[in-house]
Amino acid sequence: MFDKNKVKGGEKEMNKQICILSFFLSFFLSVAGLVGTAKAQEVSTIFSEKLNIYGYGLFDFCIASEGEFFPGLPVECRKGGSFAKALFAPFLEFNITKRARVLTEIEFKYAPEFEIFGEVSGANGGTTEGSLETDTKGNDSVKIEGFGEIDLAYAFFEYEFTDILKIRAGRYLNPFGLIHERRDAAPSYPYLFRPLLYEKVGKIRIMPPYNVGIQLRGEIPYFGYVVHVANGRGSVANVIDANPDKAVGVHLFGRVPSGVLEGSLLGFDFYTDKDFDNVRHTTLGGHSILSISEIGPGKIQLWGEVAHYTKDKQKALSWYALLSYLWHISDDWSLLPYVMYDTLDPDLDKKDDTIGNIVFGVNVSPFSQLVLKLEFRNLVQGKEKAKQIFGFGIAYAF
Ligand SMILES: [Ca+2]
Ligand SMILES: [Ca+2]
Repeated sequence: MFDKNKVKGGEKEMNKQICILSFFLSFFLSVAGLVGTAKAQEVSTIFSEKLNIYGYGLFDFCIASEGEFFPGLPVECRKGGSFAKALFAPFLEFNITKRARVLTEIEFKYAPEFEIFGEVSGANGGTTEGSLETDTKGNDSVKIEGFGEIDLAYAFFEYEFTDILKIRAGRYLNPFGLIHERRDAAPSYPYLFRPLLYEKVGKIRIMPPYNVGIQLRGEIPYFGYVVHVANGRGSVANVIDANPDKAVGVHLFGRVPSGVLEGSLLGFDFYTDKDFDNVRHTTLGGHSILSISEIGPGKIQLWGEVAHYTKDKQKALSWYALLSYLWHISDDWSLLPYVMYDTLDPDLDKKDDTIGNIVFGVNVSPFSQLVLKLEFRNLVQGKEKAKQIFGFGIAYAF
């Protein structure tokens, strides 16, 4: 039968249990809340004081009047055009102390996948040689045909004794010229496609992008330098040195730190190493910027870089000159039209092999972290018919 008392007793019992449960629940919740808050504080402390995350990305479209695989240009530049360069490069900077830090940069390019060693056949069963993957990463030949890659561009430890003496050890971008070491790369230089002296053109790679080694470096307002000893080319991703020779490099510059000529600089580069086949590669370089502000509403810049490269008996010469005008339309918006001549003679002893580009471009920037780039070039190689190439890019920093 139905027992009211029992039910009442049951209700009381339940109420009591609910009370106890609620108490424990609220107790646990508040403890969890406290722990959670403490953890959140810890995480935010680490993020704000020790760990910085920043980076950049680039997306582009490129179309050519005819042909494909142009010297120094990315694979997307072709007849019919292609969207490409879904490059995303986050940096993680961990400041261990005021003087010590670790910096890593991870670059994701195209459709990232872990690299495949060995051959992969291309579309229609053909080979992909010389087409999809052209960066040997320090090897003497392309062994990797995977489309897309993940690169660890930077992974180094740095200790600062003073402004003029830092020690850096690990994997780094070779200190060379005007743009190699720029951490926010694509948004920070005017051109959409980098000049020939920074790219692998045919069998010529004037400067390998990466190295693994040790640097001494320093910077004061008027002067900066880097000297380094590293593995050099001739090894997979430069992390295993296949020969006993070590690469040696010097990067020096003097600059104007303030005034109308602020940002003007003049520098010198030297780099030498040996490859897998024990062949020496030596590059002598010069780089300069003449920057004049207060010219109307903006400033004029003249960029110039030159590299003389020797591989065994072959001598090559590459240089470019770029004239730009940076016009600040408002506090946020800016326009930067430019004109550039970019050239490479891959063999100074041979005729009719010179590559020349006349480039007209404009950067449109709605705010400093975003740059829209438009570029048109007329490319002439030897006695071949000129090709016209148009590129459009979105570069962003975060
Ligand atoms: Ca070596
Ligand atoms: Ca020549």
